[in-house]
Amino acid sequence: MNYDCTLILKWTEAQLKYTYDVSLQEATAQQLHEALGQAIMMSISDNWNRSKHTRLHQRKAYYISAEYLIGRLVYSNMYNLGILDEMKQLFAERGVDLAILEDVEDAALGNGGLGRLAACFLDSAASCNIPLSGYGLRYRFGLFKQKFDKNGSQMEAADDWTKFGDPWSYRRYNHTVKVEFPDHTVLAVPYDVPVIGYGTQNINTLRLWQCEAEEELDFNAFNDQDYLRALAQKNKAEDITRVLYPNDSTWEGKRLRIKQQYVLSSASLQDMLRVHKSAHGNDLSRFADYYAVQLNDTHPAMSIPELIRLLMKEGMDFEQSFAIAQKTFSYTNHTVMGEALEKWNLDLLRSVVPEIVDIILRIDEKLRREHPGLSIVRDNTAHMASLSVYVGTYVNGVAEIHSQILKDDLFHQWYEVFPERFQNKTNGVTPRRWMGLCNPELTQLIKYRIGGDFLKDLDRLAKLKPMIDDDMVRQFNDIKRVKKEQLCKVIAKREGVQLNPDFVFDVQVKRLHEYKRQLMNAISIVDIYFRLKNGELPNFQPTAFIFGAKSAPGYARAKAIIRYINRIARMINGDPEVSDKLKVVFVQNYNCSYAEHIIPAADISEQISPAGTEASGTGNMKLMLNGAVTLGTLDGANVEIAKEAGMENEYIFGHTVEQIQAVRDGYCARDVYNSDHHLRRALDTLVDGTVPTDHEQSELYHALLDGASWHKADHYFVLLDYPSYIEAKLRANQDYADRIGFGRKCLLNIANGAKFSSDRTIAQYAEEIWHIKPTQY
Ligand code: 26W
Repeated sequence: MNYDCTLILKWTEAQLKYTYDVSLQEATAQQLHEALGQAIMMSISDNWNRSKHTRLHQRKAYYISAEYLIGRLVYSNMYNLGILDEMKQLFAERGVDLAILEDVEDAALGNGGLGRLAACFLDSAASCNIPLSGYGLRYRFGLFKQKFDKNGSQMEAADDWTKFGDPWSYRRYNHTVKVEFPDHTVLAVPYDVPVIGYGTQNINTLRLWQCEAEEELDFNAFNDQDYLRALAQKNKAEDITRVLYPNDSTWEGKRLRIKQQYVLSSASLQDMLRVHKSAHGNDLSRFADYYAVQLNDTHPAMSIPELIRLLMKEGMDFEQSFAIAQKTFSYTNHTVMGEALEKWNLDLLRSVVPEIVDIILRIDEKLRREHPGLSIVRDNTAHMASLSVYVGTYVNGVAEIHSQILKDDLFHQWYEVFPERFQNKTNGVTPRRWMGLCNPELTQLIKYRIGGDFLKDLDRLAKLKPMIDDDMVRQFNDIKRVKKEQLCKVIAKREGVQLNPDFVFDVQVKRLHEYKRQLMNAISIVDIYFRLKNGELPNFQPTAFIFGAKSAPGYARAKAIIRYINRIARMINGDPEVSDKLKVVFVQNYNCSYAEHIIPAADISEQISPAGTEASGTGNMKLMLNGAVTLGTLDGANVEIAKEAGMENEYIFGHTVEQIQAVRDGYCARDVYNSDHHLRRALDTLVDGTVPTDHEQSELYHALLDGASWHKADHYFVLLDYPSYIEAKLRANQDYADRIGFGRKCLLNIANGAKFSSDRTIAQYAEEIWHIKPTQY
């Protein structure tokens, strides 16, 4: 789109000279990143401004999310601008390899799926010319960095992602707003990040709020030489956006978290009201005609009472404010796990945001009056999901099966009263980052075969279907081999483990959680290891099992699972008897950038949660689009993946939701254990000393077989699904021997992957929830 690469290069050189007094060749990775980032920001500024102004008077959508897992922006921004290859070339001609930018931090302002989805949505909306702005928080520290110590235990370190600057945002101090708490008032200062569309001039905005104090320094205290007190207000304000909560899927009622959520909600709504007034005058009665606000789970649900509060402050009555809020908001649910649902104790909530509590109580009263039997506040606790279903236009799940479960179970009562509110929006991923950028070799092959740019119209992938022949499969296999070689280099350098690119690459990458059953994968590997040593698997195709996952720092069982996997890896990798058959590696600090290396190299994608627990999954889609087959349960989006690609092209195993329902009461994990000697031998390594273990692993063992005080044995049905899991896993392994047959399955996954573009998802949100149309650019 006519960006002048030579000019960007010249500006980069100028920035380097004037800010750091270095040449292009002398610049460090961080200096280069900063200078190049600034040069790109300059070159997009006209388009960014034009995009903003075009939208001023239109109906727009807003995504409010506590998390955005955007990853490294330097490559994806150049990619979307269509200048990446030329810039690489220009730098290379001057002796600079742009790969050095892999050393800069990537912004991990999110935990996992929910935050990464938000980032994919922003990319898709910008690329599809959909007027969508993001609101979020600018955490000083993102998701912790992970290392393993010599025992294989996870160690956390702070993620100081702006340590070397942040060229991708502009501080917009003039749009600062005040957010009030009973004991202090803080400033929310916006930082605007451009969201650059692919194949369009359109540039959307992600606005991230950073908390600061009204007074940086208390001069009275300073003059009294009480320096700590002088800085107290500053720290108290900055504490609010100091750190991202690293919990993914277990909810904790923390005071600071309320403050974060309230700042996000209040600042974003104040900002919208300001813009509304400037565009449409002081009459707020038509607010909902111009603003459609999507709540990314309940983390920003305080936006609902906050909008009502702000409208009432402007003189509107409660009923009218309520009606506007109901038209403005819609809510996406991302989990059915009970322990993840946000429920705030009212006394705690009141001590931080008293006016919000008053409004929640009024909403609850209205609900109880109009719909006896439904409620938001129970046992002095506010249920944020209930609030979001009630005061919203639509509520949606993120995969078909998940949306069905919302209607059948989690929100069943609500569904009976408000059936028209319930929708499904199956998740998707941006094909730019997850195909074009991370797998240019595959992208090239597909482009060559089907012509045109499928990255902005993923439906074109279907054209591949009739073209798949042995020749194409061989080309695909060659590319897969290249991606494996590249990954081997990365893993050798970072983890000190040498993998063989001729092995099958079996990958499980996602947050660590019991329900995701990394432990089941580990047990199966130990099982395979013993069988190999006994000569029971003569035709086993050599396999590298690759794990990547962070555990919430306080989640003891998840940490015990990490330690266990690291220890079996050490045992297996150190055993010369299996070294030509089996390798296990748990990579450290799995994040977006690591994913971009691992996913294109995978043959097998492990998506093995018990049916009914994983809302959707999005890693499964990235792996599919890079030509991995799914070894998975009928859970989340796996169901739709298998439907699109054909069951015969995946390895589906395990109990369905209905089957689990039917057996759950009579289920006895120990019976399975007693009846399966392979499983028994593998499981026993948690306690029998074959693998160095400690008390934590024996706790895992007993949780599986005997249960704990708060759960029955094997809460996530590891043993129940194990027999069918190991069968499917070994079958996939055997099928791999037929390289053409297996490669064909992989290609059919790609050819049938169109549904999983977030362009499709975001178009459905725009049409069916927000009722907005793309703007022509
Ligand atoms: C407050 C603690 C907490 C933090 C995060 C509770 C819950 C969450 C998220 C809802 C967890 C999450 O990331 N869910 C994931 O969302 C993805 C995007 O829709 C889905 O693909 C995943 O299946 C789902 O686990």
